[in-house]
Amino acid sequence: LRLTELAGRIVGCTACPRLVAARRAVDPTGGYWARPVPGFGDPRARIHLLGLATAPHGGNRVGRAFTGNPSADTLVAALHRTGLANQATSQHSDDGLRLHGAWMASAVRCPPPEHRPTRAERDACLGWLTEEVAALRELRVVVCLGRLAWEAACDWAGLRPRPAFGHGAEHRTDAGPVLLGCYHPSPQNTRSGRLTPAMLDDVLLRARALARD
Ligand code: DU
Ligand code: SF4
Repeated sequence: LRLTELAGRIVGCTACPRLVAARRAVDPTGGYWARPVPGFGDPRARIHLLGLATAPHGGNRVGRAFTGNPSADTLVAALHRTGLANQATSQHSDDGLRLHGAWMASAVRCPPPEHRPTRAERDACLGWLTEEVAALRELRVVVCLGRLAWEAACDWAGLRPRPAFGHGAEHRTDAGPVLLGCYHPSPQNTRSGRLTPAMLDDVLLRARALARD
């Protein structure tokens, strides 16, 4: 209930004027969601998959986090292989996807131009991350997808200086959850072999092990 109410407030957010414009500007059809994208998944999640920002033609098009673009399919296929999702694809908002013990969201919930939020935009949206994480009572692990998601999570947790990001990096926070670094499941990383399916599975299985503690 609290997460549903929170999602409604997130969807109505207009705090960043540049991003309010950007979420509509990328829409060639007039049929895009073009509003902030709240998190999605299991309210009893122990594992949070945190991206940097909503994809212009993914979440911003369909209104669900990590849905409707290649990164989403790479991530959700891995969630499925590791027992955290009921299916291997994430294509539209009523495709039947359900997460088991997992939650997905981006630190910045509107699509920034060039996928680069300003510091002010990122800080503004960390307020929503804080509220969502507080409502996810069982949360144990935040898997940070890419360096910028890691930095956002470190700032959310008040870590100064920030610990170094890496694939498989782990950091326990006073705020609660363990931060776990993971290369972003972008086509750039998967096509170049920087991130293989096995590497993604390893991090998710490590997250599952940490979530059991
Ligand atoms: O009404 P509903 O959003 O389909 O959620 C019903 C039930 O399933 C609730 O306890 C949340 C949980 N759930 C889940 O485990 N994983 C999901 O991806 C979405 C909902
Ligand atoms: Fe609101 Fe976040 Fe979108 Fe800024 S990026 S308008 S804080 S939802």
